Amino acid sequence: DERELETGFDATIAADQRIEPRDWMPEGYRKTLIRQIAQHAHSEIIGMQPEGNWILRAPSLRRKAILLAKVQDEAGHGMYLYAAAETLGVDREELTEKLIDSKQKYSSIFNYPTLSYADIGVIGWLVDGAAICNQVPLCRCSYGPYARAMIRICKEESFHQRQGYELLLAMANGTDAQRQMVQEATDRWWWPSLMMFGPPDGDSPNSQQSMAWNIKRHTNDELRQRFVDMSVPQAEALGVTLPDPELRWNDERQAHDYGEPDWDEFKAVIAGSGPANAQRVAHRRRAHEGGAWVREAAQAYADKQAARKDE
Ligand code: FAQ
Repeated sequence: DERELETGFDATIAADQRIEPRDWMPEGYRKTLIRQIAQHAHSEIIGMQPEGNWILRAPSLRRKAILLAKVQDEAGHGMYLYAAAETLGVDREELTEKLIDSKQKYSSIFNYPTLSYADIGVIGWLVDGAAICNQVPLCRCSYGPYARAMIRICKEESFHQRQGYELLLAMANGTDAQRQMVQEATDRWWWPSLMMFGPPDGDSPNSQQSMAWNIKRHTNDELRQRFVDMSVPQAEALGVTLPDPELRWNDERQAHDYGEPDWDEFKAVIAGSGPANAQRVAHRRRAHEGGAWVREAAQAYADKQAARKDE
């Protein structure tokens, strides 16, 4: 009966083992995973847009090839993640509809515009850097299909992070104007990158339960701190200043103190009024509607093949 199943589930979690699609799971666990994995998948897909904006304007063939490969990887990550969500009993079509109807979220970070090529470097450095920091612990998430998808995604994310950093190093060793572009892009992306980790722990309604279920392994603030500590020496090596006057090493805590992100801005962006929300969702809707004929043709073909088999 239900109680026995629940005891089994609790024991699996307590032993830090994996839950697989065929295992019984509480409705809340399923719902939380669908919410988080769908949001994550949508982020990868919407996240193609800010960088896609620069594919046609990449400064060299080499930079264009790298950027194309990265954006394609993001599409791939979205696909693995939708597939992981499907193991929980939802379908991709339904999730896409929710995204384009703005009924499901995607990461706040992708609602900011990319204004110069230095943004491509800074997205790799800070946005992929934050993504890795948040996602490496998800490789140990209790839900098998999500954890396994994360392993491959993290490997690709770490390549993405390095390509961004390498691009910035090239610019940092370039002209004064290029160094200024790197600084200006860092100034714009630093605070939104800190917001990727979610609200402060005290305002994070899902953290406690997600930690108890071994979905999340660290709180939002723990990961944000780790990211700040990781980024400071990287900024020094690049010769850029992080735009936070309160940022300083705290010897007692053996960590950096840092300023408070603007949480009103964060709330506005996740509520849909960030600088690029409307544009991002409209673009995704156009692409989805524009691809309807492909889905219809594929379905018609599959139906025809199935009918032939029946003959
Ligand atoms: N943006 O209670 P919590 C990438 C929502 S990386 C928007 O703390 P939770 C790679 C949250 O959903 C980016 N919404 O929530 C890439 C919840 O709303 P709900 C994607 C946010 O889930 C790089 C509410 O606020 N990564 O794509 C954000 O325990 C470059 C309350 O928050 C992932 O999704 C936010 N920043 O913790 C691609 C990682 N933060 O649903 C292209 C997996 C919070 O209750 C280019 N996700 N919210 O209405 C997670 O680790 C977690 O879901 C958190 C949030 C940590 C994001």
